[in-house]
Amino acid sequence: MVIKSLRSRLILLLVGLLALVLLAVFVAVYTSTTLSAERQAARQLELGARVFRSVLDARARELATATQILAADFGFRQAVASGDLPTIASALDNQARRIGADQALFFDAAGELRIASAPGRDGQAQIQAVASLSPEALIAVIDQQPYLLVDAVLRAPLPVGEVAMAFRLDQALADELRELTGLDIRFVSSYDGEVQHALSTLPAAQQWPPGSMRDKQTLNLDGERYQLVQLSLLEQAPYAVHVQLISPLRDLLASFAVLKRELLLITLIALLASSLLAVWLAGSLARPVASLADAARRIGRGDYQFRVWLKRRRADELGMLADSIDLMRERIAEREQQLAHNAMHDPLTGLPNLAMVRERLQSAVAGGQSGVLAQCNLDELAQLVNAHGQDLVDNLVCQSAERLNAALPPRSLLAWQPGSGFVLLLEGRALDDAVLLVDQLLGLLADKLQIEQVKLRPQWLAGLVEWPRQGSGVTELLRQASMALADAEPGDHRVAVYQAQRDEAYQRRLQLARDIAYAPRHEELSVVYQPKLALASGQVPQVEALMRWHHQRLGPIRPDEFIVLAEQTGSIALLTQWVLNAVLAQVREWLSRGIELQVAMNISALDLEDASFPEQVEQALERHQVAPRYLSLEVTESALMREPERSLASLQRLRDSGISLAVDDYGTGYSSLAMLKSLPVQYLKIDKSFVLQLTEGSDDAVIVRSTIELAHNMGLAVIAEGIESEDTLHWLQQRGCDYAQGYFVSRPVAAEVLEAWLGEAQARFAYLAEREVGVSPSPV
Ligand code: G
Ligand code: G
Ligand code: MN
Repeated sequence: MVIKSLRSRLILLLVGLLALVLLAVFVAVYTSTTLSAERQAARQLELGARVFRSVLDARARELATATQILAADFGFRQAVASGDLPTIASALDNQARRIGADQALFFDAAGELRIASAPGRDGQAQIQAVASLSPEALIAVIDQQPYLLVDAVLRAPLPVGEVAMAFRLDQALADELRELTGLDIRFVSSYDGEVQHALSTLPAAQQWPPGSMRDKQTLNLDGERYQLVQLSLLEQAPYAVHVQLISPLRDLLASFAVLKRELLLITLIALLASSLLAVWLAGSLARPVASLADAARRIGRGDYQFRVWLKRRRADELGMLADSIDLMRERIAEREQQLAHNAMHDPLTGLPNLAMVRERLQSAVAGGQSGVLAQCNLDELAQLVNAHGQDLVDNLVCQSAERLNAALPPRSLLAWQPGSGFVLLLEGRALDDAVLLVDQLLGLLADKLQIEQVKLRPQWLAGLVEWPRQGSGVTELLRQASMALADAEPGDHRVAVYQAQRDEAYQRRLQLARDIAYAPRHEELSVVYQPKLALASGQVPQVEALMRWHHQRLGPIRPDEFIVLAEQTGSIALLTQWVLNAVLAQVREWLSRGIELQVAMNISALDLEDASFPEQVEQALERHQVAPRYLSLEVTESALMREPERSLASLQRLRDSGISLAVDDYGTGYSSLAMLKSLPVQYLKIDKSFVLQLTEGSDDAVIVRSTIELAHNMGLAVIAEGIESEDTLHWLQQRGCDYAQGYFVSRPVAAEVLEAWLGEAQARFAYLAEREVGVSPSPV
């Protein structure tokens, strides 16, 4: 098992260490007490052995004296001398009883045992072994039993016999010795190593097994420990008599047992106490660590709203760590707050940014709130920046932000978004109300300002959109507001409200602007032709080529709509090239079939401003093998006026190469005929707005008539377009107009239709040549 927790590990380590130390102490004390008990026992035994020896010696001396007294007795000696065995036996008996001997023996002069006071089963006593114990005493084995033996020689005066008194090494002796030595005594007589007879003061020792006994040893028997010394009293193989002095260790150990119990108790208490201490210590280390780890986890989760501290203040490393972590938490919180602020605020003004508006709007919409989003920006911002520099404008914005902020109504959010200007979110406000409010606010901003010596009267405009009625996403609403803003104008209309129809038109414009570049590739373009009728002859020498775009999804798109977009998006050159090629291919085809028509093509101001355009036209003519006189180019009056010098160069070059040129839509611009005089053009097309409602006596009639006259004076042929009736046709013919173009003559039609029409037109307009004409047409 792997212990993961620091606390458990510390506890385990400390407690383990303590247990080890205490165990060592316990073992040391325990073994030393046991050793000391054993040593004490050994000393006791040594002492006991000496005491035993001297007691036995004293006893032997005492017995020897008694035996000598018997041997000195005259009567006894006489009885021995006379060989009176019964008397000897009775005297022996008496004497033995008197001195408490267990056996009295009589040996004759030849050393033969004649009388034994306590004979064995065979009526005699068998002396099996004898050994000297001391000068006065012997140890003998008689009838397998050990005896202490003292003898005395009987002299009369020559030795006539010998008496011996034998004292059994018996229980009484053992008890007595035990009294004196304080040790247990065991007498053992053995034959050939086998115990024959044993007695002991220690009941347990009686049954001790036989075996070789060393002189000193420790015995473990029946759970008891004994220490003993063995003294050899007789050693006469196969007989041996030993005495063992035994000291049971139990008593000695018992005196230590209390000590040991106390030691064990003390050890246990120490272990318990130290374990508690270890637990506390480990806790006091591990708990702060755990609580700091917990704090770090909380910080990791982004929770900074608490103080990192330890339950107990501490001045150590952990306390320092806690302080550091708390400092870290504070700093991270600060920084995160700063980041959050930055994410939601604009650095220039310090106002909230779009992200904040988006959030507020989302929650307002989710909460079923309605309101108005306004976008306010400086009129002619680009010019302001150009004139005074970005810094000044930034300064102006900041001052305006302050003014607005001070005047904000409740439940509104003012934001600044670079590029979009001020964005104002007005919650719970109706549109009318919002228009008034925003107008007031713009009024505040319109006051004169002085910034760095520059006096300004900034014009702020606003576009408003209502949510959620008109939209609910910030991006959508901002787009709508900025469309409304585009409609706003300084003055009474500085606050404009978004209108959905405009949005649709805007979307359509956006799509067309995007798709126009692909129209040639997608083969969505085509050319139609509208004839121009020569009023003097009734012939059709020229047609106008008009481009058509059939958008695959939106259907037919009129040039009025897409030409402007193509000009804005830079696709116009592409379209012009396409038309040029289509027209020239058609002219080539007509010429090959004998149809001679001059085709007038419309070009844009941008085409004229492109210096390489004349060359491109020339190359196209060459490519299609069409003579320049079959091509005419129509340029609107306003296009000519845009970059007169550059246009003039191109016009001159085109004219020089033999291409006809016409001023289109004449009358819609501000050019004067005098100005046109300097241009190398041959045709003047009077705009259809003057022709459509042409009636005698009207302003249009005056303009058209004088224009025809003046144009003729300058050598220009006049084309009137927008002729929708025969009257108009005739009126124009009467006034000397050279060419007529209009629905009355023919609508713009496809090439094949035009061919068919040409045949009919011949007959239809032949009469014109016969008519009386007021003013003679000028030659072209
Ligand atoms: O036919 P109609 O509605 O087609 O023409 C509208 C306007 O589009 C006219 O003023 C005409 O000058 C312009 N226009 C038509 N075709 C072209 C073209 O191929 N190039 C340019 N630049 N203008 C064209
Ligand atoms: O300006 P420009 O010459 O490019 O004008 C050609 C435009 O005039 C084309 O859009 C053509 O459809 C339109 N147009 C030609 N004849 C008439 C007419 O009789 N009435 C009206 N309303 N438009 C005409
Ligand atoms: Mn035209």
